[in-house]
Amino acid sequence: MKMLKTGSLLDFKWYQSKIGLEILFSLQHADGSRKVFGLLEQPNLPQTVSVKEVEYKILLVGKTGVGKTATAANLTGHPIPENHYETTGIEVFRNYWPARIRQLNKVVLFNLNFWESGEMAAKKFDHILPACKDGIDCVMFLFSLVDKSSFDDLPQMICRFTELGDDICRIAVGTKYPFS
Ligand SMILES: Nc1nc2c(ncn2[C@@H]2O[C@H](COP(=O)(O)OP(=O)(O)OP(=O)(O)O)[C@@H](O)[C@H]2O)c(=O)[nH]1
Ligand SMILES: [Mg+2]
Repeated sequence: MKMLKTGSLLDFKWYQSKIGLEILFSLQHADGSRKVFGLLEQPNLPQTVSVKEVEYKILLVGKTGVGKTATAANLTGHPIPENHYETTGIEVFRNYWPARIRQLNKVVLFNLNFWESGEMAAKKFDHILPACKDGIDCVMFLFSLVDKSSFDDLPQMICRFTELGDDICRIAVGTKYPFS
């Protein structure tokens, strides 16, 4: 596998360009906070540029209470829950993010769908796990930095959600850093 140099894929300066700012503004409220889009909603982008939308499904997995809902909410502009409540069924958080791909000289709009489900619901209802696993592009394996057992669970989670040789991107994320 060939590793790309940091910064060689995306043009980080594009966000300061006129069109970059226009697209970013269309995804934000006046106070700079991120607009939240439901499953049937679409951002109203400026008509002056053609933007290709690219959709990805990202599944968050990890022990109950590790911070799947909090992480997905944090990445998509939703309020972060202060208390733990187990996700009942499946929750999907969506985030649109534009970027200019250097090699292709193209602006793309990433449509990132973060999926997560509660453990009890997945045990109780047979359709939850297959629905979560269907067509995933990326799995985020969450572990808590204050709970070693959540880290020890990772090998079993990795075997459960990915297979050797598949093209699913895997990301490990540590939550609950004591000072966060
Ligand atoms: N300080 C801190 N608290 C966090 C962090 N992530 C999650 N929490 C808190 O941990 C608790 C549980 O988080 P949830 O996001 O509900 O956990 P979950 O993994 O979705 O749990 P289930 O739905 O039961 O599987 C909440 O009170 C969050 O506010 C973090 O990175 N730092
Ligand atoms: Mg949850």
